[in-house]
Amino acid sequence: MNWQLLLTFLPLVASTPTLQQYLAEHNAVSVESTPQLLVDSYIDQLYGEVVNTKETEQVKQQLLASGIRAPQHDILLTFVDEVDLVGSPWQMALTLDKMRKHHEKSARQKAHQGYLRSRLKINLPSDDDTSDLSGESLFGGIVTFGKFRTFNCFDPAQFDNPIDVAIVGAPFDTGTSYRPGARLGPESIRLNARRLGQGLTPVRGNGPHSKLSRVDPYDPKNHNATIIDCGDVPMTPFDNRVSLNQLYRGQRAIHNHEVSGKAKLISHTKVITMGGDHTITLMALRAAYEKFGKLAVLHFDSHIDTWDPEVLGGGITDYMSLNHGTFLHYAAEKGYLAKDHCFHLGLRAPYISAAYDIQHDKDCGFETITARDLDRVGKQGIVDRVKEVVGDLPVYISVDIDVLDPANAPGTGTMEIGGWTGRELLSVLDGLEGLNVVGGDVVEVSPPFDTNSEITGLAATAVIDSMLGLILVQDF
Ligand SMILES: *[C@@H]1O[C@H](CO)[C@@H](O)[C@H](O)[C@H]1NC(C)=O
Ligand SMILES: [Mn+2]
Repeated sequence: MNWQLLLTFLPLVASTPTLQQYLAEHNAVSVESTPQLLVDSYIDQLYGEVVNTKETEQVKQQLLASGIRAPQHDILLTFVDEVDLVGSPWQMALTLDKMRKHHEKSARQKAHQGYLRSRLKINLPSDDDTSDLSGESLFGGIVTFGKFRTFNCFDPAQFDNPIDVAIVGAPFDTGTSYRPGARLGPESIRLNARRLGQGLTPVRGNGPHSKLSRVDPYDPKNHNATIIDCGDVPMTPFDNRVSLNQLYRGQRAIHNHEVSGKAKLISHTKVITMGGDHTITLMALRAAYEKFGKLAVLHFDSHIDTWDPEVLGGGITDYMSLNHGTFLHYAAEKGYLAKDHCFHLGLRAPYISAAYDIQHDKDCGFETITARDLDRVGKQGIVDRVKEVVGDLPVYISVDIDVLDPANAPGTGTMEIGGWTGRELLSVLDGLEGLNVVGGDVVEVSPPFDTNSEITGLAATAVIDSMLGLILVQDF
């Protein structure tokens, strides 16, 4: 083997177009720069963040100094062992690439051993030190929505304990016509809100000029409002009449709380309710109506829910008349709604008795924006129309999670194809910035039908987060 010959030949080979091409195609670095680049990039790629401390930086420097940087002649020696000098530049290129891979592997092994050595240097706190155990944990701890404070909001002795915004569960699903399970909704929504708070707040608002982009509901210093998770209203599963009355009294109790006075525009407690099937909204509307007057209801749903009990459910007993498809009929009948200032948004489900249902719906005071209107007039078209009609009336937002496409929310009672995506719903909701939102709910989350990644619960969490933003932004 002629060493001198090889040393003169190698740069020649490396500079032929064929070799450069081959190396480029195989995403390799050029021969001259190989050893340095390999060593640096592998350590940084594999352990960049981990080694980026003073101590481990030293270990890294030691590694680099002692052997991990393979000298040029190592490559040549391997080359000498393996290559047939008579071979074409193409064959030599293949061999060089083989060597490169071998070298990368050993560099990786050395780096890993160095990393393992550096890990041994961990300094644990003393056994009685608990200073890092007092903070909240992302996936542990007692679960409230967004880690908001909780107390018994239904206890009259606590009424002077201020609440500006309350979040409360309504675990009820015996008004449902198809798949049940929404009584477990509040639990799922809270679980999916664990990753909110402690500095975590979603990007909100439609663009940089939105005031919503400055709101963080989970930072009290950001908005000065007192937000409380009131837990769930205890609702009996054995008699809907008692159960819904319990919810009404629970909502009333929350509305009886003082406000903190620190959030300028919140002069009455506002309640966001986690259902429960959609029947629960009637009680939330009743309690909100008593405090704020007639409500412009923005009803996000694939179904109209203004069905005349003659058409849906009513019959042998009056008891059957009130259910999750008729509650808006009763809300209209009771006078809770600001007639002709209410909207369905995202509608697409079949009517039961089409001509009659549509006329009856108008009589109840609703205008309809269908799911596909989003394609026709866009988010802005929808938002503009709603704002034009609603003006500064008190607005109550009720979101049936089945407004979303089943792909986005399969964990619900009555799925309908062709719904909005999560992003579209949030864009429309955030587009309502500036309206006088006095309350809201998200309903029909049925965890037993959700996927095991809980996307429906997560979607409902995002809706509540958005409602919090809409309520708080009024003060900005
Ligand atoms: C919160 O209170 C502080 C101190 O009074 C005030 O400067 C700030 O404007 C308030 N923030 C809002 C959103 O009302
Ligand atoms: Mn509904």
